[in-house]
Amino acid sequence: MRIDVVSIFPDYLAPLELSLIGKACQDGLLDLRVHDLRDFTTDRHRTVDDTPYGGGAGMVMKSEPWAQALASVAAGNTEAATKPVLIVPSPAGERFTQAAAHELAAEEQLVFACGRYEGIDERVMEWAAEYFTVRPMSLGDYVLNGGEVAVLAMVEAIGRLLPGVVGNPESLVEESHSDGLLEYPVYTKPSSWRDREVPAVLLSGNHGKIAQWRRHEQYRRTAERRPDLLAEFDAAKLPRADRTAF
Ligand code: 6GU
Repeated sequence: MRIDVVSIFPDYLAPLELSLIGKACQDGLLDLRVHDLRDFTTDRHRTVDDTPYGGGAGMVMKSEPWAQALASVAAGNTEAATKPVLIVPSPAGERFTQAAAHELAAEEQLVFACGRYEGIDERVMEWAAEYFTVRPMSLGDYVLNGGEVAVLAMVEAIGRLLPGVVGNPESLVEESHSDGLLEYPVYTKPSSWRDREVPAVLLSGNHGKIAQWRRHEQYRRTAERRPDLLAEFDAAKLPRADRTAF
């Protein structure tokens, strides 16, 4: 997969060189390129923002540097068979979920446009629709100063789903949100620590009982912390053997 990120703070994306995603790039599983939006300006001050029409606080990102930058990354990948997806991180976007991460992991090319200030001139997204599938996306209902931190989160969530990136693919199956519930609690040695015991069932060796206990814990935790997820949860979609816990 190829991923291009356009930002006025390319250094913000440096952590993507670390850990699992950095390794995926070294191994050739992921072709990640970060671009400085200011390289696509033509004035002496490398201006990327201006005051908003209609008035109001803050600044708006100018259209032309964005058009130049996006045209450049789209043209840079002549091998692509399908339109790249242009993800515009914004608190006003659709929710980025595990399901969205799976969808995006199946794409050939993703381009992330990191807005700052009050956002990017809306006409950029209209213009870009000719060359990209445009998807404004939000991490959740809170406000970040710019898209960069959101891109770190999204690229990690998507990148770890690419074939070969996570060493043991089974660890992708039993994790929070993979089946619509939160993950069960986990424990490791010692079995007794500061007067706290590991739940006895986990030491029993009874794999059926352990699976059932974990299902119950997933359900209990989801009901307590994320009742909104339980409303969506459908036990009928689980494998037959797992349904008996409900
Ligand atoms: Cl994706 N971007 C920004 N700027 N703020 C956010 C966000 C994204 N998701 C939540 N808040």
